[in-house]
Amino acid sequence: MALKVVCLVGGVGGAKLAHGLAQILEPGQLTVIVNTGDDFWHYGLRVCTDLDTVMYTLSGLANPATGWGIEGDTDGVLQGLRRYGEDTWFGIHDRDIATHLLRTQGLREGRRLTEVTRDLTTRLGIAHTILPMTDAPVATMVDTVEYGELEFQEYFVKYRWEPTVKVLRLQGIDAAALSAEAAAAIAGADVILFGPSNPWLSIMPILSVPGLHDALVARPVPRVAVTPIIQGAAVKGPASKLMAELGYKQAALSIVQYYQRVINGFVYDLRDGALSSETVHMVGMDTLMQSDGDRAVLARRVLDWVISWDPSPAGT
Ligand code: FO1
Repeated sequence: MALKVVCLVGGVGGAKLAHGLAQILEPGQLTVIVNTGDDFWHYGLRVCTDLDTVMYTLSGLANPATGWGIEGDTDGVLQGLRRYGEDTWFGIHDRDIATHLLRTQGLREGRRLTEVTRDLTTRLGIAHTILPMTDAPVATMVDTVEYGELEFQEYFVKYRWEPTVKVLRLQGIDAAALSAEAAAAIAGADVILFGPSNPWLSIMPILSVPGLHDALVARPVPRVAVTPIIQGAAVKGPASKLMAELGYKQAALSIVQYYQRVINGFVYDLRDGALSSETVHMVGMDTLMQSDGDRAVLARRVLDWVISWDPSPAGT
């Protein structure tokens, strides 16, 4: 029986693990559930950065230098906006805008984000399923010392995640619902993975969708997170800085603690030395993915590991 894998991701790191899984699994085996808290309206277009990063990564379109956007894309529209004196702090490029045009058109026609995403990924030839965490609009708001509350992309891109974070708020999350597609994927999962994404910015919004966390914990299967930090530092992005600002020790074990019962396994990086836990299965691997091959190797190793142990948590 072919293993069914669900992988929760957000951002560039999570997309890399999803790509590794997509390389080694058959169509129908992999469902990627993606954070939509980073999404926003930009010049009237609905921009879904994490969905697009996963979509471009799985279709081989992604800009390898940044991990987001499309390789070789051009900045004609940005130049046009600058001619009008606009502050083009968000680097939205021409071919990427085609995605936002089609998505915005679909949403305006009353189609759900899940359906619009399925249409876009199918047209890009992606054989695996990519789902938004919910069809409802949710916005991660970042309350900062320096500027007060910011929309996510203002915090992350405009201010380059330099502001000091006081608290995160998910606008619209109470009205959000778990989609039938996401609920079915979780209910049928043999393995649930949490990509090496920022737990607070990328995974917490997914776990906050009403019903999603409980649907995960109800599954008596391996629920394994891959560390986004190595030797206390984030591979990319604000994870480590944010941990300090939110009062966590900048170490992989803080992430095990943060995920608590939603995981029963954790993959840390060998560079951290040997880590252990009383509550979850632990394993050290080389989690740094610097090539497409690395992504497939890590995905293969993680799946081989989780298949090797009984899903009940260690020591209980
Ligand atoms: N990240 C940046 O640091 N600078 C940008 O100008 C930028 C533009 C951008 C455009 C489309 C897109 O899908 C992503 C983009 N990102 C940019 C990345 C994005 O802000 C983050 O990847 C996620 O929101 C959080 O991981």
